Parts: sequence; structure tokens; C-alpha cells
Amino acid sequence: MKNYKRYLVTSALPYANGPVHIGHLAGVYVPADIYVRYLRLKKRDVAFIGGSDEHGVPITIKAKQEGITPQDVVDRYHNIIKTSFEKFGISFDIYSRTTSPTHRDTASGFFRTLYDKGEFIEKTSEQYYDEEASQFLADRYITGTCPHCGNENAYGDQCEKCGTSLNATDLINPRSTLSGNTPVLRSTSHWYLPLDKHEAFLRNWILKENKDWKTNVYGQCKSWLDQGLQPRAVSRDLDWGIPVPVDGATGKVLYVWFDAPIGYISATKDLTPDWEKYWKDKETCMVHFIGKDNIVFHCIIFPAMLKAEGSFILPTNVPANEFLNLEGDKISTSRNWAVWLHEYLEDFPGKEDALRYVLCANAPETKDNDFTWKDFQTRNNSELVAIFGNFVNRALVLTQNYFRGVVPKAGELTDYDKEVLAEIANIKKNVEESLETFRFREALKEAMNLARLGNKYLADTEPWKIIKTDEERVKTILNVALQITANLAILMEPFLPKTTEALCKMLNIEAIDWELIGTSLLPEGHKVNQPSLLFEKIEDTTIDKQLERLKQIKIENERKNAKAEPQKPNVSFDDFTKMDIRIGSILEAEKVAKTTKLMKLLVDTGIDKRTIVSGIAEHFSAEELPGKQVSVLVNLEPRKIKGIESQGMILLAEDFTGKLIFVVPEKKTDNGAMIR
Ligand code: B3M
Ligand code: ZN
Repeated sequence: MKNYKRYLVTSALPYANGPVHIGHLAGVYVPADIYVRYLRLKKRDVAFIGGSDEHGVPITIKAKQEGITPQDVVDRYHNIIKTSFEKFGISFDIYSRTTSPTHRDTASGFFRTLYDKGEFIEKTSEQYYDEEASQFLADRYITGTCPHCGNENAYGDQCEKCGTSLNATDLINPRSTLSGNTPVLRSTSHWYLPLDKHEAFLRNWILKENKDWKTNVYGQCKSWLDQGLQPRAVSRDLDWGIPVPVDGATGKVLYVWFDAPIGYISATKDLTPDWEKYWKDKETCMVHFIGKDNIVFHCIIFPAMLKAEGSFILPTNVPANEFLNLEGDKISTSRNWAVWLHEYLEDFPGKEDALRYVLCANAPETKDNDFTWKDFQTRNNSELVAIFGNFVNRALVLTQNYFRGVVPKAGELTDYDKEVLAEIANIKKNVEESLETFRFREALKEAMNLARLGNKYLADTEPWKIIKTDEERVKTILNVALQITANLAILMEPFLPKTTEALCKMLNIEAIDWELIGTSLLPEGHKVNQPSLLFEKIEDTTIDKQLERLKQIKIENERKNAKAEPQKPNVSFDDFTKMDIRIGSILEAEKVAKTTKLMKLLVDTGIDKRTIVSGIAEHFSAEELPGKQVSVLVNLEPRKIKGIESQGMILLAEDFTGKLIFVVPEKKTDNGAMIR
């Protein structure tokens, strides 16, 4: 690892228009936090920056939907998001917000500097305007078809499907999200950052000097650069945002993607008066953790802004992840298809590390990945519980049982003991190499290998079998097992901080030092505490509950998207009156043997009592049917179904989710009453 004097680690600022979900955690915050915790353990000077992105159209749209002010929206979600991050142990040095006074001054000052330096061009252009809403349509106020990939729901600033950054006028078939109308073009003037002017510099900097960036990041940048850079508007006609600090710019605010990355700077200012060393000294390593839809803003636009300003450093690396899906479907806030962190925290109290573990083990590092509840359960039960937890528990329980919790003296080490202990240093090296190249899944897998090694060591040496015959050997074995346990505690801290905390309490150790990994950490005679279980098994019923919740959401979404069937061709009044529809009561019900759908009913039609076979067995139980009044088509030609003559048909409505509902009289009435 190149020796930088200090590190500035930023993580994308989530829009404060909704809570955060597992996709956020897996894509950005867990890897960023692992990286930062590792640097701190290595005693590096590091500032870890986070905060809420509180400007931009996503916020104003949410406010409109809920009939509250944008400030109400950001206040609510900023707090929810901040709390979720804290509970998951995301160890920001500061979690700020872009509505703070420091940020307003910083972003405004930044704009003004570029303005005064003549780094902007001012252009009047035709932009989309919604005549009904009397408003210019910036960014997400406008949707249409992406000219690159054909996605019909691309936004005015970006297509979320192919990741391309767009101008609203690029969209095919533009629609206003305010009124649904086709917008008209009106002229308005804005300030543009001439990216074309910085193209040569960016080409050289990214394509030549940053070949070590992740391939997904490098590739996206290259394709952008190869298309040729255009001037980008950095102001908007909106009433929510930081006012453009130029005379005569009333009604104009900074474009959210201009102000948001400056949020990293303002947060650092709020963190320390000595903020400039993080931003202006070449010996600082700046790393941006982001999701793949943010790549162009962090690799092209923000660096161009920093370069134009002139006094700032550029990022050393931008390790963007791909997307995490949920049970095979794209995570979506609007479809409520997500595992929300604040809900997880309620449903799985104390199991924050289990989620961190699974999201890191299965992180979408090089390609999109899928989170499934079954995989979550399996990884928790057969990795955390069965390997890590089991090993630690055996080592500590045996120490309590045989030596009253006192670390026994190691006698002469066998070759196997030496081999096992030597492996710890190798594992440390592998973890370091992976972490320093942003391969977090691999790093975690490697760290878990130490728990695997410990488990295997105890299984191979079987101290419980020889305690009666060779207590001296057992002392050595448990000494080795305890050293592995203590090493594991340090090694796991970046990944599973709460687990490390609990484990350190059990081991009765306070300070942990990364560089000591691979050495003997617990001296002979050291007293360890009573162990408790580090991880708990997750039962099927718990997982089934989560799956049921998702199933209900799917049904809700289907219902929202479904449309009523088109009308059938007209019939004459005579045709209609040929049908004899009556109110009847179900007297008896019985499932037809060897079928799944059929129910045999005895129905009192007022005319007679007759048998009707109906395809409702998957929707109703035989017990709940007797006594129900229903509508019956009584003069339907009788027909044999599974050998039973069915004399009529029960009328049912089928809702948009495929559920069957009886058509019943509004209040109880006479059997035989005619429907017409
Ligand atoms: N708020 C977009 C997002 O949440 C944006 C990131 C800003 S980082 C400066 O994906
Ligand atoms: Zn697209």
C-alpha cells in the first residue's frame, strides 16, 4: 500500500427522500466502513465523511406527494437514515446534511469562485416547461424514453437502466411528472460547466493515470470520454436548493449534482477547522465510495469542478459497486421492493452484524447480485453460527471448564500447532491485500478462513477426548485456540464491529492493534470471562415471515399496475333476460376428492336444493361455506364434472390479483330472489 499521509474517505450522500435499504448498505456504506475501520486499525489518519443529500427534485416530488414542505421531508428522512447508519455501526466521523449553513456558504462560494474565474458559460436555451404547473421541468420532473437503451422511464438527468447521464431534451416522448402532459419548450438562461474544455485533461488523468480503478468504473468513464464531453448546466429553475449567487438570478438554484459533492467538503469543514489538509494536500488519498449510477458525477463532473477551482486534490480511487437485487428483482423505492434498514433493525434486533456479513459476503462488487432471505439464513446459520460462533464458543467454554477461565501455559508446540499459528500471519497478509484493492468479499472470505482454521484445529486435536489422559497437551491446545480467537477478534473488527466488541469483552481485552495479528495476544495466566453465544440461529419461521411480506408487496404492486379487462361485445336485453340468476344459500360443502380446485356444494336456490360443482377450493375451506348467501346462475345447462352432475353456477368476482370473491346480496334476503 502506498504510504499516504492521510485518507479522506467519502460515501455517497443518500437523497433524504426516503429511508435507506440493503442496496445502499451493500453498495456503498458497508465497504466504505470496512475500509475506514481497517485504516484506523492501521493507525492511519482518516476522515470518514457522510451526509444526506437534501436538495434536488427527488425531495420536492416527495414533498408534493405527501403535501408537506421539502424541509419537512428532509428533516424526517435525514434522522431516519442517520439512525439506521449508526445502528449498523457505519462509523462516520461526521454525518452532515446539505441544508446546513456551512454547506450553503461552501457551495455558494465554490460557484462564485468558478463564476469569477470565468469557468462557466452562460447560455440561453429552450427547456421543457409544464404549462399547467407553470414550471420548468428539471431532471426528475420529466421522464421519457432513453435514446441509448430505450428504457421508457428515463429521467431528465439520467437513465437508471443504462446509467447514462442525460439532458432532458435528449429524451424521446418527454412527459411531465407533474401533470403527465407533454411539455413545451421555453427559453431560459443557465450557467454551464464546459466539460469539453476539460476533456483532454480528464482523458489523460483517468485513462492513463488511473488504470488501476475497478474495471466497471474505468469502463464507464472511457465510454463517456469516447462519446465526447458536452457543457453541463449547473443551475436549475427551481424553488428548492441553494440560490445561484449572481445578481439577477432569482428563481435559479444550483443543480443538485453541483452542490451535493461539495457536501463532502462542507462536512469536512464541520468536522475539523483543519479541513484543508484533507482536501488540498497531495499527500492525502481521497477515496469516493459510490453506487454505479453515480460514477460519471464523481469521476468526470466533480473532478472537472475541482480542477477548475484549482486548489483541490482529485480522488485517488472511486470504488463503485454494481447493484444489489432483492429476490431476483431490482430494488425499487416506488414499488416498496426493498429490505428497509429501519425495519430490519426492528425485526432482527441485535443482528446488525449478520446483515453486514451477508451483504459483504455477497456484495455486488463486479456484477449485479441478488439478496435472498434463504441465502441470508444459510450464511448466518452455517457460516456465522456453525463456524465462527462454534469455534469461539468451544475454545472459551473448554477454557472455563478445564482451567476456570485462565489462559493455560503452552507446552512444547507440535509441527501442526506451529503450522496453524503461522497461518495467521498469511491470512492477515491476504486480508490486507484484498482490502487495499477494494475486494471486500475476498477479504471477508479470507478472514473467515481463520475461524475455519480454528474450528478444524479443535476438531483435529480433540482436547475433550484427551483431557483425562493428557492435561498438559490440552493446555497447549487451548492456548493455541485462544490465540486464534483473539486474533480473529481483531481481524474481524472492520467487518463485524459489534461481534468484535462482544468477543473482546469475553476475552477480557481492551486495546486491539492490527499489527499484532499473527502474534501471541493472550499471556499465560490471563483471565477470560464467561462466554455467551456470538450469533443466534435464524429459524425458518422468521424467514417465512419476510418472504410473506415480500409476497404481499408483489400482490399490491400487481394490483396497482393491473387494468380492468376491456368490455365484451354488447348483448341484447333479450339475451340478458334469458339468464336466470337467483340468490341461494350454501347448505353443505365438500372438497371433490383428488382435485385441488373443485368443491361440491349443496345449494338452496329457493326453487330446489341442488348440487353445484364450483372451482373455489383453493380460495375457501369447506368449513367456512355453509350458511353463505351467494348468486347462482340456475339455468346453466347441467354438466358432469368429475362424475358429479353440476346444476348451475355460482357467480364470483375475480380481483386483479386473481383472488375470488362471492357476489352476495347487500343484506340477507330470500333464497330464490331473482337478480335482474
Ligand atoms: N444523492 C444520488 C444517490 O443517492 C445522490 C448521491 C450524491 S453523492 C454526492 O444515488
Ligand atoms: Zn438508458
